[in-house]
Amino acid sequence: MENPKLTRCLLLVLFFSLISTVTQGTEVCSNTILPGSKGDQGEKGDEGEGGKPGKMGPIGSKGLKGELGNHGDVGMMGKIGPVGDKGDKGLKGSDGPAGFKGKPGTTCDCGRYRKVVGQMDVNISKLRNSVKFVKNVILGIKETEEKFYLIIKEAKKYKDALTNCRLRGGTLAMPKDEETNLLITSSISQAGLSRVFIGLHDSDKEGQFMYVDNTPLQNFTGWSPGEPNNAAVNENCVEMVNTGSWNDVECDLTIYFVCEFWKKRRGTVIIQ
Ligand code: MAN
Ligand code: CA
Repeated sequence: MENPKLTRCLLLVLFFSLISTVTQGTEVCSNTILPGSKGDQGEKGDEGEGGKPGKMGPIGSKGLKGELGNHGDVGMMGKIGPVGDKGDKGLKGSDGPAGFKGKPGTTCDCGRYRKVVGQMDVNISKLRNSVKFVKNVILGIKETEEKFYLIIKEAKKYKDALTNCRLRGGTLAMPKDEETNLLITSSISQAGLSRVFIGLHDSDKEGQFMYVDNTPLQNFTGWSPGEPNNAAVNENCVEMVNTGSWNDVECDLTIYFVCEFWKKRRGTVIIQ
């Protein structure tokens, strides 16, 4: 063994053969230390699991305008319209057939009738003047288009005054406007009086004055300054003084009063 190279080789062969023996006799017998050749390609791996969902993409661009929709159902019937203007007057119709011939007249003393009717007209006219005289001069009645106003010169308490007017077919006077108030005022002055009851009271609720026809005070009132003041605590009735102003007074006061009367009843003129 003089060749060291050979000695080393023999030692290596011995070493690997020993290892080969230990690893159950694998045939590794080479005289080099180079690695073995590349093995065969491995089998194809199993299929991987599904990936995670991707991030949400950006907002898409606006789509095209949709197609025209289908024709809708018939709507509900509309409200009935307002009444139209009155139509023009129609043309005149043709004349009807002639009527039957009248019965023969009786002989009449027309001159005599005419004379009687003429005399009646004169009498009616005289009667009218007499009524006017009694009405205006004797009684001092005042009137508007619709009503008469009459002062009754009989001193009475409010309640009895109202009864008296009703017995005469009227009621206590209710001045509801300036014109009527002035008319009653002139009546009081002409009669030389200072005060009269009118048909106004607050007997049902203090301070809430009502006319005797149960209507409340309207736009017009004729209160004196400072009235109504319920001064005597029980001033529940109303007087009109000769200036036309109103004052609440006690109903038990005994004074003259004014009645009013409708000229028409149920649309018919009963007196003029
Ligand atoms: C005065 C006033 C009136 C009141 C009468 C009562 O005139 O106070 O309001 O009604 O007295 O007599
Ligand atoms: Ca008073």
